[in-house]
Amino acid sequence: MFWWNLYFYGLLRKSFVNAPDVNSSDIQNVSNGNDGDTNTQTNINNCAATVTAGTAYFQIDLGRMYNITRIDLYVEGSAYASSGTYEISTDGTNWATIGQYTISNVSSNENASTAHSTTVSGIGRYIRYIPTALRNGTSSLTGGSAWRWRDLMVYGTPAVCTNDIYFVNFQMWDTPKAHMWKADDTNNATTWPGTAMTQVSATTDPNGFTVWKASVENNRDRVIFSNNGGNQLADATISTCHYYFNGTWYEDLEDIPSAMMYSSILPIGRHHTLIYGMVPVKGKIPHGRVLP
Ligand SMILES: [Ca+2]
Repeated sequence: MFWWNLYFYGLLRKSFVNAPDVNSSDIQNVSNGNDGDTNTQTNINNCAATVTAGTAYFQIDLGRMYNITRIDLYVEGSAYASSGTYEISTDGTNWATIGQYTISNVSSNENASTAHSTTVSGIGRYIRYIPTALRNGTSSLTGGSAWRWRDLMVYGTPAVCTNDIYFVNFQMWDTPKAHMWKADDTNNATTWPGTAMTQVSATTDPNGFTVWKASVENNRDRVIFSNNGGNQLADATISTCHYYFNGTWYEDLEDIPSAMMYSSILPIGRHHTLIYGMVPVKGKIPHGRVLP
């Protein structure tokens, strides 16, 4: 895929700090914390106990699924988190720890150009940086101090897909299956109703519909999605590593139109379920920042 090795500079970011015990006026320049520039920094001043307890966090939305391999933290000056945890999520709700760091020789003048690099491993779209100890302005690790960092640089590659197809289950079928065949080879087909699809755990489209996938074998190039041979969609030409939604293949989940744009064309009839009116509406989610 042509985009695998692109540099993801210049994309919009969506990041925020969650620090409920810190006054909003003490949370400064959040977007500086993931802008790829070690000369700009985020300040969280007058941190309360929850920051050092590990409940506050800085969250980044990377915009799509990535294999994350490394996180480099650049702290600032005399007040920073001397230890912290990194978490990953595919959906922004369910989280898993992928790495931790500790700066062992805490300094009152930490070099802001030094990368504190952590090797991590995980697949997801969202990253959280959770401080677990703060170094205050003198020598100890306490709360009531400042949490500052110059940049949190996340490294990875788009989650690998080679021959999978994805199906956005906007019909909310119980058992999506993919019947696949090769248009110019009548002997090359799955047996109806085709391959059972597996749900991509904790991943949904912008409207909250579940996402399912199946592997394309033997160079098959056509597909019919069905509910285990029951309700079925029209023949479609396969586009691997894309998401099939309502007759169209999308490269990214976030490109799928929101409910307000397609609700009028959802099937309504005795063989279908009327779902208009119960579909959550979400906006298009801006990209985060990933370095190659
Ligand atoms: Ca920065």
